[in-house]
Amino acid sequence: MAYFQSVSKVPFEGKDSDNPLAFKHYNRDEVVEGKSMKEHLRFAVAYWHSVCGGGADPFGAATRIMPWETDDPMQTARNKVEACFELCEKLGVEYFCFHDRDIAPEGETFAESCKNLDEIVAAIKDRMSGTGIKVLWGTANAFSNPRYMHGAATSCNADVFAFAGAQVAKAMEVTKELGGEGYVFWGGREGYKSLLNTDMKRELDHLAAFLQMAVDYKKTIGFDGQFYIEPKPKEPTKHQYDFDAATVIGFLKAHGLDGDFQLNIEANHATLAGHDFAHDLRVARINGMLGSVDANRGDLLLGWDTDQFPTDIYQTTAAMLEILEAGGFTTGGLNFDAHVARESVEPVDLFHAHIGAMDAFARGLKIAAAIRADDKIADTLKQRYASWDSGIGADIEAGKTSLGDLKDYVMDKGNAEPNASGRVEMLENIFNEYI
Ligand code: XLS
Ligand code: CA
Ligand code: CA
Repeated sequence: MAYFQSVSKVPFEGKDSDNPLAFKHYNRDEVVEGKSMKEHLRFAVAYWHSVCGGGADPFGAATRIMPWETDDPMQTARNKVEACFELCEKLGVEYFCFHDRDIAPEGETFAESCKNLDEIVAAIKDRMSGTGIKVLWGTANAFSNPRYMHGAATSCNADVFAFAGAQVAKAMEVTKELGGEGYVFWGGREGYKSLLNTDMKRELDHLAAFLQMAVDYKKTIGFDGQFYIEPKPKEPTKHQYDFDAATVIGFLKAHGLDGDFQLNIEANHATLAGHDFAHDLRVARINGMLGSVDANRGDLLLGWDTDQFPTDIYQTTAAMLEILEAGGFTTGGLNFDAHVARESVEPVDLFHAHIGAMDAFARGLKIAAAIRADDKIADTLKQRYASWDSGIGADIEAGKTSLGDLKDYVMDKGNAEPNASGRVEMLENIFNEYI
């Protein structure tokens, strides 16, 4: 059964093509900095948005009834597998990401949920073979069910913590079964609504204990995928403990967990935290923890997680500069954690959305590589810090100086005058010339 009958395999036709169902920039085998675009970008389809979401928002019901939906949740789950693979195959996307509850409906009991999951996992495994389509990462949805209203690993209720643990154990097993290259922890409701009802210290200790148990269980079952934490500052709770990259890294280090996790940076979460997307990528990169990316965008005029498909070439370029500088992805990739607009109600809209986003990242990759090949920006940066390359700067960096030495140095010199320009506008103009 084909659900996207009006679409065939999306071809690369180059920038002069006016075919809306063709790539203009994403030429999968084109080599950039010694690697094909496909290897650099490692695109993934997000199961939850692409084959589950129906456009519901806090003000209204779903607007799109997709052709794979039926009245029987298990039949719909089987159909979604077909829809996801057809979408990936026609787009030439080799990865997908999923939550346990995206692929199979939750049952009345934990045992029934596991049974549902096992049936669909077998179907996915079957469908995977021979296609080259793989799992970038799996995760557990420990936030939608009402039991998680107070959080999961940070719930005030120990049984709920235990349920979340059971659910993560199973989701990890299933991710392993599907050969997943990673596993994500996003703290869905790990945060609070009111400090008045919150024992923050206890909740954070529980969160660390939970993550430690996950690390241990990973070894127990022999899962060798990469663990990621995905920061987000707020929504659904008013404060999420995994606020941003810097907060998460500090938390992991404080609990001796930093060797076991990398970060999955989402564009829209970085901007919700008041940062540029590139800022959180930079923080992750300089700490050696830039693992994977949820590629989407927010809306500057809306203060919530709109999860739109990325189309802004400035943003994709700035992101690819960080990703290239980090040495590229190993287990991670660019997961389109994005949904089409509520008014985009036809299956073909999923193709327009993904094609535009893939082209936007292909352009970002090529532009970033051009910026890196030409030393204009790098030279200005190097020049800006030149005072650290010799003399007192080099001595400070080498750890050879005390505050007393600095006092003697400045006493002798008389003053310090940072009178060189930061050249912000010139650098912005140079960046623009590449776009
Ligand atoms: C929600 C998050 C979520 C994670 C996976 O805001 O982006 O979708 O990526 O649980
Ligand atoms: Ca995400
Ligand atoms: Ca999001």
